[in-house]
Amino acid sequence: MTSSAVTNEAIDSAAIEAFAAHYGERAAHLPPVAIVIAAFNEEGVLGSVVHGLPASLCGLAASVIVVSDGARDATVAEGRAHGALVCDVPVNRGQGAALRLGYRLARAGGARYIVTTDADGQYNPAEMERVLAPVVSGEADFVTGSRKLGSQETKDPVRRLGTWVFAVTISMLTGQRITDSSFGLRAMRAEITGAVRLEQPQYQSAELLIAVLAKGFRVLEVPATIHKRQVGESKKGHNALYGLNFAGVIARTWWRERQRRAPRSAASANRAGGSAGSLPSAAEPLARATSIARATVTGSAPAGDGPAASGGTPRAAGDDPRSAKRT
Ligand SMILES: Nc1nc2c(ncn2[C@@H]2O[C@H](COP(=O)(O)OP(=O)(O)OP(=O)(O)O)[C@@H](O)[C@H]2O)c(=O)[nH]1
Ligand SMILES: [Mg+2]
Repeated sequence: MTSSAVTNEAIDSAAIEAFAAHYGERAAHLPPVAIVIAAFNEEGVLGSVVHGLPASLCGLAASVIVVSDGARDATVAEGRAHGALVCDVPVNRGQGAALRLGYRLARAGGARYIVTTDADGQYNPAEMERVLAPVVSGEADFVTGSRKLGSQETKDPVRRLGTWVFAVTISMLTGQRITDSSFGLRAMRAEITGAVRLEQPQYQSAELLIAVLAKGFRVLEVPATIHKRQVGESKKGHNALYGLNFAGVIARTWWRERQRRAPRSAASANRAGGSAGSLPSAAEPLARATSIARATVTGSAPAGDGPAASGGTPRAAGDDPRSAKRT
C-alpha cells in the first residue's frame, strides 16, 4: 500500500466508524436499494434533492446515503434533516473518494442495488426507476442514463462536444457503443462496486464505466434527462480543466485495465451468466467493515429485500431533531 492509500484507508475507517456510531442499526441493516450521493458544499439544494427522492424503487425499499467531505456549509445538517444517512468526512477528497466510501457503506449495510445521483438537482428522480429496472430484472449489471438518448438542457457547445467526444473515445477503446460517459444517474448491482478497481479521487465516472466494461459486466444505457445546475457552482472547474482531467482519466484507466485484463473466459462468464460467480459478496457486514475502525455495531438478521410496503411513499424524516416533515 502506498502512503496515500494508507491515509485514505484511515480516513475511510474513521468515517465508517463515526457513521456506524451515529446510525447504529439503521446503517447496519439497509433496505435493498441504496441511493448514494456525493455532496460538497451543496447547502440550499441538497435538502430538496433528498426530499424529492422516492422511498422505494421497483417495489424495493430505498435509503439515501450522502457522503459529504470537508463541507464548509450546512450540507450535513440539511441532508440529515431530510432523512438521509449522512457520512460526514472531515477532509475534502473529491467526488470519486466520496462515492467509493458511499458504495462501501451501502455494501456493508447489505444493500443489493446502488443508485447514484448528484446533490445539485441536475437529475430527475422520476427517472431512477427506469435506470434501476434492468438491473433488478437481471437484464444488466450496470445501467447508466444517457443525455444523448434522452435530453440535456445545456446549450453550451463545448460541453455538448466534450460529451460526444468522450463517449466516442470510450466506445472505440472498449468496443461497446457508449453515448454518455459522465451521466451521474446510474444503477448497478452493489457487489460490482467492490469488484472493480476505483482510484480516482474526483473525476470518477469514466473510471467506473471503463472498469465495469473491462470486467465484462453487462452495461446498458437508457434515455434520461440532465438539467442545468440551479444552485451553487460546478465543483469540477471550467470546461477546459474538466475536459483535460476527464481525458486523462479515460487514458489512464483504459491503459490500467488493458494491463490487468482478466482472462477472456472470466469476462465471458460474467457477460453470459451475469451472475455473481466471480464477485465478492455484496454484503460485507458493517460490523466487519468497521472492525478495522474498531466500531461496535450490533444487530440481528439483515433487512429483507421484499417489496416496500407502499411504492412511492414519502421518505421518512431523519433522526435529526431538526428533521423537517415531508408533505
Ligand atoms: N463529497 C464530495 N462531493 C463532491 C465533490 N466534488 C463534487 N462533488 C459532488 O459531486 C456531484 C457532481 O459534482 P458537480 O460539481 O456538479 O460536477 P458535474 O455534475 O460532474 O459537472 P457540472 O456539469 O459542471 O455540474 C455533486 O453532487 C457534487 O456536490 C467533493 O469534493 N466531495
Ligand atoms: Mg453537476
